[in-house]
Amino acid sequence: MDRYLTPDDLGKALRRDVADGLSTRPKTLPAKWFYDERGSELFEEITRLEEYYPTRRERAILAERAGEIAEATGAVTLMELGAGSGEKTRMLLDALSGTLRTYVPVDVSGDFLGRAAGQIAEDHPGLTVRPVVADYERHLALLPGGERRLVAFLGGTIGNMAPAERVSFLSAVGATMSEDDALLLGADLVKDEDRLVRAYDDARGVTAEFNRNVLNVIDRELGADFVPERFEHVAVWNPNDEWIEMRLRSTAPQVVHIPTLDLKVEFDEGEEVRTEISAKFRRDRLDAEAGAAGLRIDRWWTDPDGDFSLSLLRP
Ligand code: AVJ
Repeated sequence: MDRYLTPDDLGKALRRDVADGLSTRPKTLPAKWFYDERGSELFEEITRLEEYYPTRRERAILAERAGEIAEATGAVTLMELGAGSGEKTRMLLDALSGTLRTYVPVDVSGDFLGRAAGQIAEDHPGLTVRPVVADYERHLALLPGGERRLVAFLGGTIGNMAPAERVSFLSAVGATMSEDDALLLGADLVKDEDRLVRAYDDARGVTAEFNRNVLNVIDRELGADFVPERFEHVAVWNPNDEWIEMRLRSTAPQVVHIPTLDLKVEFDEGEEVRTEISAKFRRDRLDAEAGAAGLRIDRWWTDPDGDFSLSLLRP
C-alpha cells in the first residue's frame, strides 16, 4: 500500500480544521470529518433510506451505462477517488474487465482501504490492486499514472466543495490527465426543494445522527466535551448557491472545551455550525466549471427522472 498520508498528518489536519472552523463566525467544520467508523456506517445506512435518492440513482445510471463507459474509455487503469462502498466499484470493474489491468483505490483511511482492496483482489484474479492512502484534495499530482486511465469520482462528493474548490480540484485532476484519460464524475442535480431537504433530513433521524457524529469524532480525537444531544440537526436549501447546507444548532448557551487545542468555544442559544454543503448541479454549471478547469464534458448521462448525473470529462 502506498502512503502519502499518515495517521499523524490526519490528526494535524483535524486539529487545524477544528481550530480554524470554530474560531470564526459563522462557525464551520469540513464535511470530511464525518467519516470515522461509526460515521461511515451511518452514511451506509443513509444510502438505504427511502428519502436519500442519490446512491440509488447513480447505481441505476451505472447499471444502464457501464458498457458504454467501458467502450468510450477502454480503460486499462481505474483510479477511484474516495474509494467507496463495493457495489458501484464492482459494476465498473465488471464492465471494464475486457481492458482493465490495474485498480487504484484512493482513500484517507488505510484500514478501510486495506480491507476493501483485499476483497476486490480476491474477487478479481489477474487484476493488480494498488491501494493508495492519500487525500485527493492534496496529493493528486503524486498518484500513480498509467495507460488509458479512468479516474472515477462518484457519489456526488464533488458537491461538498465550494465552486472555487471544485474548479481547482478539476484542474488538478486535469493536470494529471493525458489525451486518452477520462474522469467519470457523479453529480447530484437541482430538483424540487422538498425532495432535496427530505434527503438530508430523513424521518428516522439517521442523517441527524450522522451530522452530530462529527462532534463524537472531535470528542474522541481532541479530548473535547461536546454533548452531541445539545445540538440539533438542521438541513436547508440555499437557492442562491444551489446547495444543501447541513448545520448543527446549539439548543442552549454553552461552552465546549477542547483540551488538545487549548481552546474554549462559546455557543449562543440557536447558534449554528455549518458542517456540510452538498451542491446540486445543472448541466450548464458543470459545463462551465469543467471548462474553467480545462476539461470538457464528452458524455452526459442521467437517470430517467433526471435526478442524478454521471459525466465523462476529458482534457
Ligand atoms: C457522500 C458527500 C455525497 O452530500 O449527499 C449524505 C454525504 N450528507 N447525507 C451527500 C451526505 C448527508 C453525501 N456525499
